[in-house]
Amino acid sequence: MSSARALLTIALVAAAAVAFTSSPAAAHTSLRESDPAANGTVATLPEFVRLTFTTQLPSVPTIEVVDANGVSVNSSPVSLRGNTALQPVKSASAGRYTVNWKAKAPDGHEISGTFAFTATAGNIQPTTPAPETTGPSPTQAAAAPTDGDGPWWPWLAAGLLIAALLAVFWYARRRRSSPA
Ligand SMILES: [Cu+2]
Repeated sequence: MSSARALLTIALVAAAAVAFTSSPAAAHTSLRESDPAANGTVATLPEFVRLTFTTQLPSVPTIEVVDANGVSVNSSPVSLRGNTALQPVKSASAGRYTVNWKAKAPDGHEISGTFAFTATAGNIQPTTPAPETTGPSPTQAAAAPTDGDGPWWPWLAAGLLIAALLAVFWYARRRRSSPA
């Protein structure tokens, strides 16, 4: 009996295992960058706080921007496009703003973080009252979540199938060739 065959089988099983574990299944994600940047300084508060993640998100994240007094300056629900989330904000105040965010990765993990930035000047706004600040930020889904986790299931199915076939083959050979 050929130990070369056995080695080949082992190699195939190993290859299948590698293909299985390194397939693009279930990506974790993290915050890649933001605008304004963490600990950055801007002239005035922009219309949006933008968070860019390392992968697409399976659902709309939660982003709350608060001013130096801890009052939310979110002005409407967050919107998500691919891996970029935009949180509209509005405030006339200069000063330090804190961004609290929470998101779900394609692999199902919940991730969250906090960072701050500073607006050196206030926005000149006639008489617009501050946006209502009740409760934590909106959970109404603004946009339909883009499907970021589609293409990994076929990999999983194919990997399991190959592994199963190789396992059957392997045990059958083993029983036949070494009945000890
Ligand atoms: Cu993860």
